Amino acid sequence: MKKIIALAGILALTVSCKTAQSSSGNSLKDAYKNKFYIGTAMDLPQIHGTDVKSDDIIRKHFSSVVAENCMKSMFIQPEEGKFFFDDADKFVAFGEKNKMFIIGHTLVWHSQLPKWFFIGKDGKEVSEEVLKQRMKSHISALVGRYKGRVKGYDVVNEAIMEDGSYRKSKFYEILGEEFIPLAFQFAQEADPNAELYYNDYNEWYPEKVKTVVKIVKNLKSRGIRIDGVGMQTHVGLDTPALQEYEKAITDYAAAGVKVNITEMEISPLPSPWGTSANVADKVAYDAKMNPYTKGLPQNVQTEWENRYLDFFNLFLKHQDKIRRVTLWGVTDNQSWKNDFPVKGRTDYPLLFDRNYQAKPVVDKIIDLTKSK
Ligand code: 9MR
Repeated sequence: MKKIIALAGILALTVSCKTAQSSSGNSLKDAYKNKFYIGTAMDLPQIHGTDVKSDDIIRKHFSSVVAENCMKSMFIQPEEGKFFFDDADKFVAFGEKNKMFIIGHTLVWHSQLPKWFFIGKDGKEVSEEVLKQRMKSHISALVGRYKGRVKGYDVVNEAIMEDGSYRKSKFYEILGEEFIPLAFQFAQEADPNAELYYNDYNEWYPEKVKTVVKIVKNLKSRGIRIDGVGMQTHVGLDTPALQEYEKAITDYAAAGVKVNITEMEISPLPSPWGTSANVADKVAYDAKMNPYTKGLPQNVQTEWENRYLDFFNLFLKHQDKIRRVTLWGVTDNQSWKNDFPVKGRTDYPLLFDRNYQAKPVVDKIIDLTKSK
């Protein structure tokens, strides 16, 4: 009986390891070990270990993890002073157990924010002082709890618009541009050794690049640490143009920070407007916008693969400037893109398919490192 159980165990282990493998058996994280971290976002099923097959893939292929949702303010501090760290604790424990570079996402963001944040005890909008205090206590509680364990934070997320102006969020309305330096300062105080990043989407739009560079220089000139810019890379087959994207990488590096490629996935589906990742920008379902429910045609598949390879070639070209490349999820079926910008589509943006198999592009991405 014992033998049968042991055999079944070995068999289960073999099957589960096979699932995680690329066809060559090589792993992304080993191939990119001397280049930059290769990361993925983890959501609750992976954090709680209920999505075992994804966890196998994460352990095999990724050297860095970021919390897709569980560290956002609405989950961490749903009511003022009432913190919920259970999911974040498990996320950090997973990263530590597997010796990964752990990223916290995100400290100050206008979205997924609890309602109480801007409302005072009198029911009116809070004053500058109260908002500063709330930002400080939120950041200190979260960053302080994982001091020395979470290695980097997206301190401020999505504060700049494509035309280079500041998003008119409540943070901005109440505190003006100063809310950004304040957030970095509070994070630095809570963990002086954690890397601190500014993170945004469409961060290759020239006017947006200029403002972000200005923010970086401003922080540095005031002695407030900023270590990197996170370029969310929610992209499609045609946009952005690679030259424009590359220019952003070199501009950020020239401003004296590392570049993190964050939230990467390439959607082969038609997009109504390009590459916005603003969750408020949704459009109604239309079958014409969901053309590949039964799988990708070969020509689209090839185009999609080549696009991934173009991006990774670029990352390798600029490996001295890049700290990390993080995919926004593991398998296609868990990707937020199935519901964005159109709800209920079948999308194919990630490196692992709906059967938890590495797509052929994984080996090709691995092979790129042989010549660079
Ligand atoms: O992938 C996240 C999805 O599960 C959430 O429903 C969504 C809610 O806003 O946030 C997604 O992640 C976002 C990230 O935190 C910031 N950049 C844009 C991402 C996609 O919306």
